[in-house]
Amino acid sequence: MERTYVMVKPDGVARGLMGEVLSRIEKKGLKIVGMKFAVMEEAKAKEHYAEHAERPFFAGLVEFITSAPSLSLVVEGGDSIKIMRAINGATKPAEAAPGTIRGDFAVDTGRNLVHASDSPEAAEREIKIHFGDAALISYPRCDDACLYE
Ligand code: YYY
Ligand code: MG
Repeated sequence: MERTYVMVKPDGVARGLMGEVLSRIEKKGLKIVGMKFAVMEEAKAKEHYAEHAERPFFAGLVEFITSAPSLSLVVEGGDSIKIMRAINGATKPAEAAPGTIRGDFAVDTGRNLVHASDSPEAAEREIKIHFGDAALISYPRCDDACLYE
């Protein structure tokens, strides 16, 4: 089964939206197989957002991501990478459709609440950065048999 890295960023934690995000993931039928609540280390934040290192918002983004606790998740399921991007919605909340997390709860691009890996390569890289060799625990869900053909 495909796995992806998802984060409830510090704004999502501060606004009490961890449960909302977890609930949407669970109700969709995706499986949460890893979870870590922590203040992200600066080195990890820089590695995570390395593709944006030359962008003007990079310093502020790293400062924000490391400023307060965030919730890191590994989410498992068929097409979980694309599905999590769809659940989160477009990067800019003004372009995020209603019904998505960013469309429903965010206003500013720099406070768009959630992250999800954008490709299989990114998912593998990001899971390694944030979970290293920590055990990811897959388990049966009682609706597994109804979710997949
Ligand atoms: O993958 P995603 O989070 O949807 O967007 P990216 O283009 O990878 O940017 C990462 C992150 O950087 C974005 O979620 C908010 C922030 N950001 C910003 O603050 N200002 C921008 N103009 C673009 C991105
Ligand atoms: Mg991205």
